[in-house]
Amino acid sequence: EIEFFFPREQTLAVIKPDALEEHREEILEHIRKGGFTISRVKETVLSKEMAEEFYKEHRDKPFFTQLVEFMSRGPCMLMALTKENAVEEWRAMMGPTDPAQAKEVAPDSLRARFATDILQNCVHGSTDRERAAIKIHFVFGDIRSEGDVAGDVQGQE
Ligand code: RTP
Ligand code: MG
Repeated sequence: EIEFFFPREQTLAVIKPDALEEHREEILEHIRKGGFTISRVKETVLSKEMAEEFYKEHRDKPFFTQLVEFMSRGPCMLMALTKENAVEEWRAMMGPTDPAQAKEVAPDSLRARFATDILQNCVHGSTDRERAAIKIHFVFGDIRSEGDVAGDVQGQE
């Protein structure tokens, strides 16, 4: 009944390798205090292939090789977070991509507090509900690649 009045939404969150080493407990505490439920969790070292698939929308960007290198260099924690308005709220908690900007506009955000630089910026979050669903399926679903799921989603339209 409560879900009728407060519909719950899911997003995919990642604690990136730089932050998992140094700030795991602080970030998890932030997530809990923010009222998110950690519905699913997986700690793993992404292969280069998985990191490439995960960030494939950025494959033509100049930072893509470095990004894949960074994301596969050590363990990540991947989580499905559940809360009303989870996608937007998790992005707000993360702060802007560049920690220098985060420190100015969102000093309490995770990136302002824990990110090293614009590349090693401690956390990831989905940008919309559809991509969140695809990424959650990619990480936790029993499928071969995100492309398979994206194909299914498009095929239903
Ligand atoms: P994310 O996807 O990880 O949640 O980050 P975001 O939406 O805030 O930023 P996005 O543009 O999607 O970039 C993805 C990740 O690529 C790295 N990056 N490096 N060197 C650079 O200029 C640069 N720009 C982006 C960051 O790790 C960023 O989070
Ligand atoms: Mg992004």
